[in-house]
Amino acid sequence: MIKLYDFLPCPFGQKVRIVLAEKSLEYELISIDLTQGEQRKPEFLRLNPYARVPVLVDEDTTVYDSTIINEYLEDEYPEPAVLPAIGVSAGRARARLFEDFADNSFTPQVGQLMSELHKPEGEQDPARIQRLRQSIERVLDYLNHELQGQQYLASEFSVADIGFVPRLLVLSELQIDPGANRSNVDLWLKRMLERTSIQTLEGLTIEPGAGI
Ligand SMILES: N[C@@H](CCC(=O)N[C@@H](CS)C(=O)NCC(=O)O)C(=O)O
Repeated sequence: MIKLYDFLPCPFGQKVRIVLAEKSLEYELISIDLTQGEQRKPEFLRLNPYARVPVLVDEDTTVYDSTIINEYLEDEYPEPAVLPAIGVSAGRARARLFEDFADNSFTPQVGQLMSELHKPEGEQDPARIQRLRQSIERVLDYLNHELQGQQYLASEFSVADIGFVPRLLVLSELQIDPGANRSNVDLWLKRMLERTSIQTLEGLTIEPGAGI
């Protein structure tokens, strides 16, 4: 059986768990408590020298990094697909570009805002909070533009959409309304919330220790 080493609040592990659920794959979840430093134990470092979750073990294959894990799952368990069809190279590239954009320019910024807001009020940096809020709002505006006339970021529901979901779903707790004045994002988010894989996603939290 597939094993997933994960820490439930980690948005990158959440990406993988959405894909596992979409593909109806059973797996054993092995919790690595990042707050206790379990990612630095020698037995975990043997699975991932970068000391990060998620890590997926499928029989003899060990894969780390959420994007690479999801590519592996798509290769090994192609149905239902989470990338546009093989042969539609432009669509596949667009999906991968959005996933990368989510991982680098959205998820970390939301994580940094969460950490900043969890500091005692006197220790918070208001200018940084404002910069992070603006950066997140800019991404949402961009997504709204890219979703014009489209149900999903790439041609079909894919890793492009999945990449944004974990942090999109905590924004309201940070007083950011993703759908406000962004009707395309609003409808897209509602479409995401209709999926069982997303309704059943565990670990959505803005508590400290939630990873980046
Ligand atoms: N690019 C990696 C990022 C994974 C990552 O940053 N994981 C965080 C938790 S969300 C982690 O394990 N951090 C370990 C640490 O903070 O020591 C991926 O997509 O899987």
